[in-house]
Amino acid sequence: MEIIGPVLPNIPWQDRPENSQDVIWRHDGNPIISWNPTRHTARIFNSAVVSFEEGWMGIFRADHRDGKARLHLGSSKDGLSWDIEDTEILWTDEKGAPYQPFYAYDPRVVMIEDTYYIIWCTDFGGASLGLGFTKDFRTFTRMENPFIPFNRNGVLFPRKINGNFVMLSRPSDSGHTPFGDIFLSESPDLTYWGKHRRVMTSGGSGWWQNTKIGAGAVPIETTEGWLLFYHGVTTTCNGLVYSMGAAVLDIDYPSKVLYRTRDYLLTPEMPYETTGFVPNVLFPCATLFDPQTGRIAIYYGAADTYLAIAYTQIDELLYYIKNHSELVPSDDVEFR
Ligand code: BMA
Repeated sequence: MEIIGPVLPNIPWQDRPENSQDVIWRHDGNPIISWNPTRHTARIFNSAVVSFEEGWMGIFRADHRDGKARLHLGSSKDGLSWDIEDTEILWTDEKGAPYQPFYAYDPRVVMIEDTYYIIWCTDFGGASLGLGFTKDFRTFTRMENPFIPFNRNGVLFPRKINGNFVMLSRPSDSGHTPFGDIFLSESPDLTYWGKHRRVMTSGGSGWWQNTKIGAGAVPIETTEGWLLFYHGVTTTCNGLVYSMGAAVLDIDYPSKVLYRTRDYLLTPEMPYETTGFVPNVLFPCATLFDPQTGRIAIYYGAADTYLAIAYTQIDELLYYIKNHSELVPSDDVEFR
């Protein structure tokens, strides 16, 4: 059970605490980003990181003191301590004209060939997906919005599959969306999208994911299939609760779910997860991983206020997922 990808020996890492048997464990210095992290930013949380040159780059969801979400750039030498810009990323369209989103949140970043693609939730007559790219983290080019509203949680696979780019997304409503399944779409050029499939649905006997689910981090290619960390949501008397689970998707036909955790892998327990601007939210958006050691660092937003990290080992995690898997019956249906 191995990860396929470039070796990254310096990802953030801590061994599992001695008294823990958990398959995923939290960084003991969490949260790594706390309230008011820059002069104009009140909270940084659901954010994405990638390897870049000798260190790490991040695209951060930064909610300003006016309450509106923007994307900020940050860099780090160790993946833990981040130097985050105080102004939002400025976008131009493909002809060079300014093309700024009214708001932008929950970014995901993936490197495909020599380009970093960024997907976020943007305003398009309501919540929908924005898409853009950078090659150097200095200039940012915004492309056409891939889908019509309403949609959130867009995640691109890190390579083409059967000749096409592949994107997971979660069709929504314009508000806080009391439903939601993960869908997949293909494109030859990142402009024209089709061959839509329904991948995974909410529900089943895992009640933590019975309201809605959404893709979290960019899928990790492994010898067993694509490893996807996702969020699952349940509705309580006190509002929505966001937890994290994982699934393994078929390597050549990723709309096919091979395994899926019945129980959550992480749920809000720590004070920085249960208390904040929106309590009880644990929202994974990115991973860093090293194929040589099998180490994975998962970055997640906590309580819409903090950025936090958790760790796992690929072989133990895949063993756990396979042995604690329960597909939701509709996962097996070929929806077209
Ligand atoms: C979702 C998104 C996330 C947020 C979550 C909980 O709809 O807006 O950014 O973390 O709600 O508030």
